[in-house]
Formats: sequence, C-alpha cells, structure tokens
Amino acid sequence: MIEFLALCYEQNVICDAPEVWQLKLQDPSSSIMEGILMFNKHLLFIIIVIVVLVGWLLINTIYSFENASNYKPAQFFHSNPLEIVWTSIPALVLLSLASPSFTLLYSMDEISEPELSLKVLGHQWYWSYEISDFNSCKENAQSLKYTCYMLTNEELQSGNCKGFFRLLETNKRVVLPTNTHIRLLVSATDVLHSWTIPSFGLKVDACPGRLNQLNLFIKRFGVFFGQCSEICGVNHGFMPIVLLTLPSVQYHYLIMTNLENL
Ligand SMILES: [Cu+2]
Repeated sequence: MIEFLALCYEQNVICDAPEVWQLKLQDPSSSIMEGILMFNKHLLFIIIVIVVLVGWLLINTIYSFENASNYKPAQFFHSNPLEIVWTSIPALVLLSLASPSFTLLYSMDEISEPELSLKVLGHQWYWSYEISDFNSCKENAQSLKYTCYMLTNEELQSGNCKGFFRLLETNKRVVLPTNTHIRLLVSATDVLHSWTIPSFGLKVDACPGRLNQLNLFIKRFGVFFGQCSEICGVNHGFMPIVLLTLPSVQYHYLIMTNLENL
C-alpha cells in the first residue's frame, strides 16, 4: 500500500503532503477540512468582488475628478443615504463571514461519543502517542504506547524507503481507523508544541500542564503528513507527524498483530 501511495503522490492523484511550489491547500480528508476549503472559496469570492469594486471606484475617481476638467470644486460634503449604504454593506459582508466561521470553530470542539482516544504528547523534539480505550486494549488490559522520531537522511538511504519524504517520515506511524469518531487529547511535557495535520484541518496546541481535546473523523485511508507548528526549540523543524489511516476492520487486525512493523 505504501508503494501505491507513493505512486499516487508522484502522479499528483492525492495531495496529503507538501509539494514543491504548492499554492493551494492540501486535499481534505475530514469534514472539518472540507468546511475550511468551502469557507476559503467563499472568502476568495468576496475578496475578489471587493478588490474589483474598490479598484473600479478608485480608477473612476481618478479619471472623473482630475484637476484639469474640474477646476470648480463640488459644493456638497455630506450624504446620509450614501453613509448608510457604505456602513451597512460592509457590516452585512462581515456577518456573512462570521456565521460559517463560528460554525466551523465550534464544530471542531464538538465531541460526539468517541470510540477511540489518542493521547498525543509533545517532547523536545519528538512526539509520543498512547491509545488506551480501544477494544483491543480493553481485552488485553493494556495501552499502546509508542514514540515517533524523524528518520534521518542516513536511515532513509539505508532502509527500504522508496517514495519516502525527507524530513517528513518517522520511525513509526500513528495508525488510526477511518469513519470512526476519534478523540484527540493533546499535551506536552516540556515546552509548547502544536500538533498539526493540514489534510485534517487540525492544529492543536500542546501546552505543558494543560490537556486540549479535539474531535476527529477521518473520511479516507492514506498516509498523512504534518509537522510541529509552534517554535519549540532548536529541533522544532525535525519533529514531523505521519499518520496511516486504515478501514476500521483492517485497523483492528493490524493494531492487534503487527504494531511493531507500522
Ligand atoms: Cu514542537
């Protein structure tokens, strides 16, 4: 599957990792990110309309009111209807932006009966993870704990790492099921970090002494990449996040049998 995904990246079929000279956002894989993309398009449309309107007004003003053809200045300096229009229209535009923005913001905080909790701990400079209340863990009465370090250039060259990304791959991947309500509990042990996966529209601050909670519902399988997004020290750029998402049946089987090889 890894080779298939590497081929997808080469062919630009899916975009779950940064690309060279990338301008657009990464492909969405959660409903939150789909909402963010829709909101982004909505904002872009409004920005373009405003830029065209204001640009047209400016150019029109420059041409219509140039000094040579207007040596007699106009006498009016106040217009009530005009003032009502140019204050109420921007207010309505702001309202049309606030509504989807707040909806998105609060939908991220919504926790809907999670089937699985993933604890994420930021360290200087690696991430550690713990899965403790999934069925497989309940049966064995144990939690799954593992630590993810970035693969160095030497490790990438020595192993079977075809299609791997430099500075983005870790020794172990976080494995999560698709179409499952997941709760993320994010914290840090030393300094501030931020756990970020652009394809999920996620960016959670990992603060020492504080537990941040987030809802996650992944819609498709794949390998997703992210990085720490809070400047946390000298190796801040070298603590990437890699997530492998699988259909839940496959996930259950893998997590029971093969965790060490993921
Ligand atoms: Cu960090």
